[in-house]
Amino acid sequence: MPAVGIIMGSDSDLPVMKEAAQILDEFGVEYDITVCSAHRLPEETAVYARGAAGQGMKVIIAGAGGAAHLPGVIAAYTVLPVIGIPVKTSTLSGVDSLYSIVQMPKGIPVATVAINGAANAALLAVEILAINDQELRDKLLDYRLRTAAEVRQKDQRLKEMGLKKYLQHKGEQ
Ligand code: RP5
Repeated sequence: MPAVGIIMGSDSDLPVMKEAAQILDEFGVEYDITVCSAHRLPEETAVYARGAAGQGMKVIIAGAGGAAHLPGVIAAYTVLPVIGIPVKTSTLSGVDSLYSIVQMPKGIPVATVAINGAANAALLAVEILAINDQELRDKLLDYRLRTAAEVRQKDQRLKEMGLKKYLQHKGEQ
């Protein structure tokens, strides 16, 4: 049974939204992944959101670009926590998506991450699930330790190689 629902307005959002799926895979969290537009398929969007809790979902990650109403519409139909991902657009660089998602009027919250912040959306979803799951909490702590170790490694390499060589090496990667 999927604990997380990942939903997006278009398959053109997939290059961003796949990062959320990759993080959930890393944590061994089951998810459902769906393309369903709030304006092109309003009825199906409502059915999805109304049925999400009944399907065992605990949190929904919704990504959209432009006049990005999908996360807000989903949140209107369910009391599950909804995390919105503003997808970067070519016309307004995703500021349109960000404002559309973050500026939810009082009463229907959508937790908004950064533009294209799909990885953080998934991490937040895992944190929500971890409230009642010690194993997931341990995995989150381990993830934090690994990211800290990566920064230390980079700092050490920078000191060993010197700035010029380090930048050259980075450019070659
Ligand atoms: C939104 O419109 C989608 O979330 C997507 O980011 C944007 C463009 O959709 P397409 O025209 O690529 O299908 O609904």
